[in-house]
Amino acid sequence: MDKIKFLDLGRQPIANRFLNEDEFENEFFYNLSVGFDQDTGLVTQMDYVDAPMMFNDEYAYRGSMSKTMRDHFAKFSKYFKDNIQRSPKVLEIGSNDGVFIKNWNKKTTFAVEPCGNFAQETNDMGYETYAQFWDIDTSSEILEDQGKMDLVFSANCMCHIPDLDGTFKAIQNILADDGLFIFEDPSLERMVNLNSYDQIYDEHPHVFSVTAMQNILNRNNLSIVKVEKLEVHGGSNRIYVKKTNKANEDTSVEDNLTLERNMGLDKLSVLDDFAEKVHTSKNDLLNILTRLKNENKKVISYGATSKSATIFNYCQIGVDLIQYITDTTPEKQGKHSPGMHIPIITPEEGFDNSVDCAFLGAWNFAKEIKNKEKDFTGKFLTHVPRVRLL
Ligand code: DWN
Repeated sequence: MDKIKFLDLGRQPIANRFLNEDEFENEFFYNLSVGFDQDTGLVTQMDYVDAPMMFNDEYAYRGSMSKTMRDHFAKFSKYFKDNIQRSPKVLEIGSNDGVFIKNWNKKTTFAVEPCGNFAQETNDMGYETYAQFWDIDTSSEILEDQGKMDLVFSANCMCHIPDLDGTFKAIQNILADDGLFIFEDPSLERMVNLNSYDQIYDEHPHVFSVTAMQNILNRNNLSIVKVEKLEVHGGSNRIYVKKTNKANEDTSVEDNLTLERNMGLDKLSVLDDFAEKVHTSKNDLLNILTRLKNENKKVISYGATSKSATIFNYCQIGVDLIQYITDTTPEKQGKHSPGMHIPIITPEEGFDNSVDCAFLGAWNFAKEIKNKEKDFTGKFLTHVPRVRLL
């Protein structure tokens, strides 16, 4: 890859590693900087963190914590069965706590999940789960055990894997000739438009444009046949892929490529502008938090997200500006946020009307949260698309 660096987000921790106090001293940090690959147009980190440092038996993020995501996967699964194929043989790559596969038949659905705690959970649910990383060896092993797949599905996982060529070759290997590979991940177009630089953290070595995906898929004999824009996770693309010799392209593919070309996402200058805006966002957020502190307001954060790990460490926001974080995930409660060590407590303990301002760490669920917290008399604070109180 021929990468040019355009953004430096500074010293960052492992975003999903929540700590006890006695773990602060030996916490791992790395430098998070982001580049543009001139060959493919891929936005990708300059250096990648080793996968087992992030994805292991203590992985804390549970996809099923939000109703939005539970509904999202239930709706897509129904759509697929009603409109594409009623009983496909399915493989999910990166099945987490089973939020997607639980909508599918246990006998004909298989999963790959390197985090042993979650692989155990979905095995216990009755879905045969391979507790390993996705690569050509895993693909060949599953091919031998289960045969070719009609649907290979992956949500918020492809952008976690540094070696995309290897990943796509492994998918070619297991996909039935007429099969569909469908993946969804945060969209570069939305990240740039929303200035949501917190989409970048250790687990997201890449942020995908349709343009870059087309370049990389094509060289692995796969072709994009359809692109859907999704609202989830702050704006994602759902990309439908077939083997190149079976591909018949929908107009949505060219529409998205044109949109990205018009925005200049295939050029470095747009990303340089984005980096400038990221810097402004940091200053604006620090200014507002400092003002609230000077006014003796009680400020907390809502949702101990990976995204907020990027923000808090980049902006150096600690307990002096944000007293604590509330989160519904049992694995995160009672621990401290990565890097800045802000305590995490349950919403029952920490979210009430003594709070003047709650920073939306989980801004991607703003609608769900505002709906749930109708009685909240304080203000929410967000940084997307610009820093402001809601
Ligand atoms: O790709 C990834 C995305 C999809 O999920 C992963 N690499 C890691 C993770 O990123 P994140 O931590 O930024 O994701 P979320 O889904 O924005 O996290 C939301 C957090 O907020 C969860 O810890 C649950 C919590 N939450 C809450 O406390 N109350 C969420 C909702 C909706 C709530 O009402």
